[in-house]
Amino acid sequence: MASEITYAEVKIRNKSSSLGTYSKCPAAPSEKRIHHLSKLGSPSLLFTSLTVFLLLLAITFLGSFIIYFQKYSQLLEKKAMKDIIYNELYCAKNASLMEDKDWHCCPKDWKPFGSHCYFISSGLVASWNKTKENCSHMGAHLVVIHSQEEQNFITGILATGTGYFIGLLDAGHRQWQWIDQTPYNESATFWHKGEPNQNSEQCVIINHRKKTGWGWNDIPCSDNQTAICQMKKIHL
Ligand code: MMA
Ligand code: CA
Repeated sequence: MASEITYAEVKIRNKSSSLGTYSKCPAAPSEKRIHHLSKLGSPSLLFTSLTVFLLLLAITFLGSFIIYFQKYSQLLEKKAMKDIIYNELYCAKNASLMEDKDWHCCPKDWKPFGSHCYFISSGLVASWNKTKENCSHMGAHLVVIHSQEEQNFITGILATGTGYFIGLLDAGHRQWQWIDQTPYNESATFWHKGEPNQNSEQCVIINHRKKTGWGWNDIPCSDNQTAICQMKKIHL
């Protein structure tokens, strides 16, 4: 009788579950539930990681896009400014250099030399600061001279009776500094004999002296002088 009942019970279990004996049956659903939970846990972790990864990717992408956009709009702004100021450009191509595909241009009334354009702002006789501002409004800066060739070219386009401010300044204690932050090289300086001679004279002009020719002289920055502006050639 007892074995009959046991048999009947096993039969019932078999109906509800495909698993064998009664003793194993209660464990089965709980095992299944745990398995189910762990299955739920790992996809959610994967999903979170993927979301974080995509979010970081999006932030990186957005960040680089903003930086790129800012740089590009700055470039466009600079180019637009030059387009407005200089509606007539004079361009040359270096025929001897096959790899050089660019046109090198200087605005009308500016003189080309090497990689730069030079402008004598004879319309304005003013303090060093004012002439500096004037060059800056044209997308240029007061001239910076780094070689004998450049000094010779510049003096070749100047008038002997005039003084011209250059982009050299005493930053204090006779520390000479170029306006474009390039190094001041003592061996490529063209001071007149006996110059610079006064601590109170913190700005520099190029002028011509009858006996010794062209050279630099330190003068007060508030003196009114003509100036020479310089800019990099425009590449098209
Ligand atoms: C002299 C000479 C210069 C000085 C100017 C100031 C004419 O040159 O002493 O060194 O800078 O005077 O005007
Ligand atoms: Ca002087």
